[in-house]
Amino acid sequence: MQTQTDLHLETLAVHAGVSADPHTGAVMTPIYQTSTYAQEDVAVHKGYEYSRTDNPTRTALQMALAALEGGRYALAFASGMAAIDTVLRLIKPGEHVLSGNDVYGGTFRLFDKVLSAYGIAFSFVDTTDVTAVAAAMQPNTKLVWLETPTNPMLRISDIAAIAQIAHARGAWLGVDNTFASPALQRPLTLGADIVVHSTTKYIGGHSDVVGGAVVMQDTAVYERLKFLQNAIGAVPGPMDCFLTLRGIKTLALRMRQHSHNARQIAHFLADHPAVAAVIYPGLDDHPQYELAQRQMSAPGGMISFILHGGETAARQVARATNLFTLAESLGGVESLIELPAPMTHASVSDSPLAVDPGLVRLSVGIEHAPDLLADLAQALAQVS
Ligand code: P1T
Repeated sequence: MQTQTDLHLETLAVHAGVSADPHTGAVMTPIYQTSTYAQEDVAVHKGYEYSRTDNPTRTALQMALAALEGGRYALAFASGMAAIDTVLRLIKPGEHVLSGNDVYGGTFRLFDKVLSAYGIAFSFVDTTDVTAVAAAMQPNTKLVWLETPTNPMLRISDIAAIAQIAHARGAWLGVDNTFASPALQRPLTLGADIVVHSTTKYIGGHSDVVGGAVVMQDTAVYERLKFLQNAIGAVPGPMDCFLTLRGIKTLALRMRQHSHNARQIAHFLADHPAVAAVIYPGLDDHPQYELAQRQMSAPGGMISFILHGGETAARQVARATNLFTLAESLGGVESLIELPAPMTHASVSDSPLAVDPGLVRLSVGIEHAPDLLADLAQALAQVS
């Protein structure tokens, strides 16, 4: 009998958490669209009493997420932000969180504009610089928080090295693995304590559901977060869990195609006369190219770039593409284009984390690469 740890990601994506329904034989996990469960006697039940606490469709999703990340436990949430907020409830007033200085705008907003009002101290450092991370640790640092690759600058941080620094000081390392997905990078296997996802993105994969997840190894951390999940109640509905589970089945295939297409587009942009700079972890001029090669199995589907024409040209290109839809979010099968400064990262505009207003971000989908290249070529021709 194979254990789940023997299985490869392609197999786990299809099978983890899913088994035929014992009552009907249904091969796919049913959508248990129920808020409550009949009890056999007072406080005697089959493991499910109320759907904020537990729901079988959510249980299946949580088992799949744990298996994909190589973790023992996973918890699903109503959004990526709900997942991050619940993790941060591990931190008490008077404690310190050391965060990366390039994170999703909503994450910065939660840290700086919401949680800091409750007595939690935050500092923001460049986590690509391991020495800077070590220097910024404080006696009361309880959590080191980073994204790798970051949103939107696609910087790569050394998870294993930072885990060692955090652990030496008695802190946890939390990694937001949204941009890589467990198909490309598994932070728990590199020493991280907590992995978070916006499952809205690559894990769901079809831009049809908002969700979040936390995956971890430690039983005490799990039990506290499970308590908080129920106490706070930011849980996903059964239909959302079903859609996310359905998306997971093709995660490995999709990530291969996202990376395949993005590589071609990154090279095309790097050679284009209208483009001043391309940021993609799969290009050998990326500052952490070697680390990305070591830490990730492929560079992923996200590309950021700057045009010689700056913000005006960026806005023109974002309006001119046809296959790349002008929209926030990422990680779906369809290609998207956006300007982080006025869109996804508007909430950092008046902070030290502010993004270049001319930066363009692509979420490269799984379409036929030459079609995507032709669309970008015609859009860039308008600013060349
Ligand atoms: O949108 P939500 O599911 O709540 O997830 C928040 C979140 C968390 N972490 C990262 C790295 C993210 O990119 C996001 C959401 N990001 C976008 C909506 C975006 O377009 O960048």
